[in-house]
Amino acid sequence: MSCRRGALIVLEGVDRAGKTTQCQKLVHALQQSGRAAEMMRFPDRTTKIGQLISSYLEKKSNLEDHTVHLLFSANRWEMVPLMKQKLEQGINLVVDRYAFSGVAFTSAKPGFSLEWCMNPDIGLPKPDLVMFLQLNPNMAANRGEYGIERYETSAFQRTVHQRFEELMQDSSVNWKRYLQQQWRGQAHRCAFCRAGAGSGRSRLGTDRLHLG
Ligand code: NYM
Repeated sequence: MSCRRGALIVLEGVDRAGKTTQCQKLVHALQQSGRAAEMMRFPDRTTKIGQLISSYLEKKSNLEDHTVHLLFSANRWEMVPLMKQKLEQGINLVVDRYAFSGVAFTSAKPGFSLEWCMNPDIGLPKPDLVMFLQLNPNMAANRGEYGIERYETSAFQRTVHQRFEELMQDSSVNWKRYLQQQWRGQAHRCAFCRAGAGSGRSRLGTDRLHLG
């Protein structure tokens, strides 16, 4: 049986692109317009898996590269029942990073193909919209606290950006790119109609719920 469901909206981009701020604004805008909306983020550092990831990102521990990739994916999978429950309840989910970050960041490391990196996330709920916030990695590097966590170097972020560009070639994903000057205070305004959120047209179904 199908039912009205919320939209799954993902924000992606290199580190310090401003995703968290835009997610918060989007959730606020949706709520102001009378729609149920909640924010989620990946990695979710509150779970046991998330704590392993967090310690790795903070350079407090080392993990083998394939292992940490699979942990990032497992961190998404452990949230799937909750995500589906919320979507089925009609709650619009605004998600700060998703499987696309997983693929872009790991495949920026030597020896990792996009294909290998995508495999563990196949079958995750498919987003209705993926907003890519595009910021020049050099500008990102000037933002506060840049460089503290693992991966925060301009060279690595440039490669991550290239990988995102490759991922955006996939026309089966509803990508929308925002250049920095466009999204300042505006991205959240048009996200809602693009995702078709709350229209009642979106229904839970395998065609809409599977990556890849
Ligand atoms: N990251 C994030 C990955 O390497 N793989 C993933 O699957 C995800 C979701 O974690 N540098 C990286 C991107 C960031 C870092 O993200 C932490 P944030 O949004 O700064 O907490």
